[in-house]
Amino acid sequence: MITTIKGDITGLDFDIIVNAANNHLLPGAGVCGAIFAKAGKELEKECQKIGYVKTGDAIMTQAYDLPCRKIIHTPGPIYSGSDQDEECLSACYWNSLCLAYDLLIQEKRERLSIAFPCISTGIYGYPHKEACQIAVKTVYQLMNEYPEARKIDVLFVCYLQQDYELYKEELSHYAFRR
Ligand code: AR6
Repeated sequence: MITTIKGDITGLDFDIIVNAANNHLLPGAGVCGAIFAKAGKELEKECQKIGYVKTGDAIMTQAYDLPCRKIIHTPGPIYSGSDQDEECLSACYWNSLCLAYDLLIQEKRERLSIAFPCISTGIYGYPHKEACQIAVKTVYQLMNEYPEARKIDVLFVCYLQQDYELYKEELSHYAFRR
């Protein structure tokens, strides 16, 4: 299932929540700051050990004091208006889903839940509508190419009403290919 809600991602007891991270995995502000604040100091320690993640790549950590089980950290692109923006933002969703699928296999799970924030649309300045279109397109692309990945339930968590409206509209245009 691929759906959307308006809300705070840090309160979800999902298998995985995704962090709109920075390359150095520092607490920062925005959704990232909220995740680090609620997860506790142990998350900072684990992230310090990892040290650096390239834009568009994704890594997984424990979730510590958060109600979810794991956190996937993926640094989105700082919007520049170049062709690479879309590629990098799409890679964030694609690579996060690949990690989620690895976990599903590793734990021999029937289903697994993952929640995404609207990566790059805050401090990193990505236009909301374009970012939403890339996010939804990428998730459907992966699940159409790899139908096994449909065992992953995806929730787009929108902090802003504006994003929630965009996701509802965008999702209404999509369905899985057979
Ligand atoms: N739950 C869900 N979404 C949220 C929450 C929340 N609790 N808080 C904010 N958002 P941003 P970016 C939304 O700025 O643009 C950080 O300092 C927000 O409305 O958090 O990828 C990092 O460390 C927006 O739609 O992330 C990086 O340095 C979305 O989350 C940098 O900012 C993303 O906004 C990353 O910038």
